[in-house]
Amino acid sequence: MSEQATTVLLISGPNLNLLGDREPEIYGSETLDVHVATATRAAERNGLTLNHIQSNHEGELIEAIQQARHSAGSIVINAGAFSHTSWAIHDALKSFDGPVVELHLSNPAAREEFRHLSVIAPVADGTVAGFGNLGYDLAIDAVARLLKQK
Ligand code: CA2
Repeated sequence: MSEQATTVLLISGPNLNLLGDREPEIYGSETLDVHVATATRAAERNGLTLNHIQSNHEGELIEAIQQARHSAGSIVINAGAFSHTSWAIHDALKSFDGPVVELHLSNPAAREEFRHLSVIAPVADGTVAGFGNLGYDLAIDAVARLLKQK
């Protein structure tokens, strides 16, 4: 596989930079750095390289997805609250050719009504939700399996 094909882009959306600081009962006590380290190890275990971007800005997330068309073979995305609202992120992901896994620390289906709809779920291969830090392992393993199936 080419360098692009073996690169996984992990995208973290708004407020995920605050993890570890508040609401540990919902999101756990790990910081985003801990989750990225877990994802990095999972990628290496699967012979993949992980790149990570976190942004609180919708446009920056869209630009990262657009650039991934030339630099990554798969995407794991926790778009935070944009998961429930951003048709622009939906459109950007739709233009990406490789596997896309949607990731959430919590289980949005078991929370407030407004979190029940994900507008990016229809353009993802699947969703990993509710497993906290373990989800980063599972999501990377899922993209690795999808890449092997291609
Ligand atoms: O469960 C998830 O991973 C979410 O994507 C997290 C988002 C939330 O809006 C989604 O519905 C589900 C929230 C990101 C983190 O927000 C924090 C806010 C304050 C302190 C720590 C984290």
